[in-house]
Amino acid sequence: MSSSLQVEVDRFMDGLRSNNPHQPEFQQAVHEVCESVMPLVLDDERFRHAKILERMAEPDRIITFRVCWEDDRGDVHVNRAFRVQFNNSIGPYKGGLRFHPTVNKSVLKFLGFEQVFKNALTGLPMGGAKGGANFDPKGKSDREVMRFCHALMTELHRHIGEDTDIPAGDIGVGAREIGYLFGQYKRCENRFVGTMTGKGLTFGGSLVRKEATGYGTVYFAQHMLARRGDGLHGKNVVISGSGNVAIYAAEKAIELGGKVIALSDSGGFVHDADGVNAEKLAFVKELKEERRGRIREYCDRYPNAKFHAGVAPWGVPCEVALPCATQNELDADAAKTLIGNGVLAVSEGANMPSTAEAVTVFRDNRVLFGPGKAANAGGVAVSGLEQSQNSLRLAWGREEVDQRLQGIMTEIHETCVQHGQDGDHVDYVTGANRAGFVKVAEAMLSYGVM
Ligand code: NDP
Ligand code: 2IT
Repeated sequence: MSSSLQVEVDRFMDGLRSNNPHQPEFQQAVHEVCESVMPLVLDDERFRHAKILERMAEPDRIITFRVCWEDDRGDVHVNRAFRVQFNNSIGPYKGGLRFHPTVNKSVLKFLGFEQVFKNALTGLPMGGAKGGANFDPKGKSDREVMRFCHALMTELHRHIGEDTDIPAGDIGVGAREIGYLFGQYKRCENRFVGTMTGKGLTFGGSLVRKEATGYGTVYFAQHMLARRGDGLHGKNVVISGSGNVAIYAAEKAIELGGKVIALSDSGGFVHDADGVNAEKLAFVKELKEERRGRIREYCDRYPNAKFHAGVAPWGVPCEVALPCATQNELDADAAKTLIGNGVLAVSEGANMPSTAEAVTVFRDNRVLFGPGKAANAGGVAVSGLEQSQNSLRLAWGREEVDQRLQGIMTEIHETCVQHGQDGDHVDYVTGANRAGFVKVAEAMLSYGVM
């Protein structure tokens, strides 16, 4: 980066840090975008005069509220919930809800900020938002989760709407939670409209939404490899996480001929050198989606596999790595290990799973690196398709939704190439950040100063 560019990035980031102290995840997400788009900002007096970047880095509003609920013993609990409505320049606010003890303002602001760019990349009319609570669903009974979801929606419903803000799932929020949340929304509003996505198939959900993020992440990896005349067939694939995104990333990777040799959760990872096949994956689905068990139980069922407690799976040699668990789960040392072991492609199913230093290592070494805001956009894209179906009062077939998902992932990849190409090389980080920025910035300029 030229020194004048670096001066501008530093100046912008100094301001952002002093305005948002103690928010390391948010600062990290903004810094990456700032580096990518500063040349565009310096090149265009309209962006500079309108303070577009400053405006983009400030959420429209953050709603914070108390969620009070009773556990099965009658003890009362108090949690804190948020909805960060980041930017609705190109469509109503859209983004998931996360239930995890680590949820705080910094985490939800980074997620909401990234969502703005991701949603723009899908080509669908969706603004960016994120929400959630510092509630830990682990170890809670179904009825406790139900009471929590109902209590949360009793407040949230007044801030959302089918043309205002449409929440969905994320970590700790899956089919069960969406059912409880949507049920309470419908009751509070006395209206049945598509204000949430990821709904069950009997009440307005879309086919392929459950699979969409993981499938999309693998489609993105496939496109990156295809540009180099390569493919997934015969490649060893290491996946972190074993939740919604990881499971369906594994399913698609296996279907396309990849050999999935590792999966993880917060307790550690399983290494199955024989590969996870369809039958083993069915076991993982039942373990995680039904029984809410731990990934180490895989080794009780398949004793050839080895469990490694308390560590991430990045030391397992592979050609394709799919981080699908959480932010900053892959650091610079892990990136160097992956490269040392011959990794070709990294496609981020999770949001910001690679630390800033790890991203630098991948980019410097010209690894095919698909950043989350491009590679995991398939989930929110099919959420957008769920909204379309709800508005039309129609339900599309599986094939139709998957075809549209594939089309959108192809377009996102193409857009990243257009905006990130430098000679033969494509920097997907630059491509994704610039393409998302230009679309949202142009819309913001149209509205004047606000
Ligand atoms: P799930 O709750 O279904 O699964 C999360 C998985 O990640 C679990 O295996 C969990 O392990 C693991 N995990 C979570 N936090 C940590 C942690 N701090 N350390 C280690 N492992 C952890 O969530 P999703 O699969 O939906 O989400 C995974 C990622 O994908 C998130 O980054 C999310 O933002 C992103 N994403 C999700 C989309 C969606 O449609 N669901 C769309 C786009 C991105 P454990 O059970 O032990 O906690
Ligand atoms: O990070 C994400 O894109 C999601 N959790 C999905 C959001 C959505 O609205 O489907």
